Amino acid sequence: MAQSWYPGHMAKATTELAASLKLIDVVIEVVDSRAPAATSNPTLAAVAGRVPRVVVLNKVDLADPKTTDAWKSSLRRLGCAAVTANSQTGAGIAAVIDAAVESARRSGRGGGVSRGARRRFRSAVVGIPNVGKSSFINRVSRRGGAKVGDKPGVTRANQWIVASPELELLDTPGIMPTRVDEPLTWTLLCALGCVDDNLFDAEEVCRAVLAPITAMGGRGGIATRYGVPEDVEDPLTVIEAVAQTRGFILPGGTLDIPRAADAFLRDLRAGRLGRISLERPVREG
Ligand SMILES: Nc1nc2c(ncn2[C@@H]2O[C@H](COP(=O)(O)OP(=O)(O)OP(=O)(O)O)[C@@H](O)[C@H]2O)c(=O)[nH]1
Ligand SMILES: [Mg+2]
Repeated sequence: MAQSWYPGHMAKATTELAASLKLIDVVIEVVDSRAPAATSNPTLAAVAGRVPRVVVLNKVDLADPKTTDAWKSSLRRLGCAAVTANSQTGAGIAAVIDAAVESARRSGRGGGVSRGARRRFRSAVVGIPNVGKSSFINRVSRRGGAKVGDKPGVTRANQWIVASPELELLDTPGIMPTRVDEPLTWTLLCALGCVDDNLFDAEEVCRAVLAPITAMGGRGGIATRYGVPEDVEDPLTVIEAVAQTRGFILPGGTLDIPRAADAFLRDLRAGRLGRISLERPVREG
């Protein structure tokens, strides 16, 4: 399986991010609550340097609530502001904005840009593909409405959304391609839709992702939807059950395994297999 992609893009994105970070007081990193480590950007901390960072555990509606609580505590113990959100409904968005203002203020950054009598901190959303960056920005923009452009004719590229009386948000997210060192991370990224579908084999990813699902106690939804007992270990048996349940049968009666694997990944991503977390925080101590 390929384990990294877009090296050129990655270098470019990192340079661009470093440039836009100069404009901002706090970084909002969106990750997928189901795999907060795998879907975070490994280079961000280095690039962001001393700019404070708020981690948005997004798609919280799709993750196992207890595991998400563990992630929240773990990140907070590490000194990172962590807030859960559902960018489809808007739940948690206000708390993210509060946390961003708080982090910017605590870092002692001078108070952002002057807007008439007011000063507002500036923030930008970053994250790897498909974690919900655009949905998050849309939500913020629907709450606040107003957009403020940079001085016309000077830097028209940057549009800022008024997130609160104290915070502005850059209206375009920084997309961070991710670097992948470990096969498990690659599997989780493919399973969660953060990698272009052309770059991996769905059946391979299905087979590989069953282990973390099982380890996390997430087999219940698979049992219900496809009628596969939770203790069935062979991944192929599970994929065959998907094909059978969905009627993916080729002429001649063989099961259409590739199609079943695609369907399985779509079900997993959309939460149709229940609230499943795919990794838990490393235990300290
Ligand atoms: N269930 C659920 N789905 C979400 C949430 N946030 C985003 N989504 C869905 O996740 C998918 C990706 O969301 P986007 O906002 O397009 O993600 P993005 O990070 O902008 O993706 P790229 O632009 O491809 O990098 C879409 O289908 C969204 O509707 C959430 O909190 N919960
Ligand atoms: Mg987007």
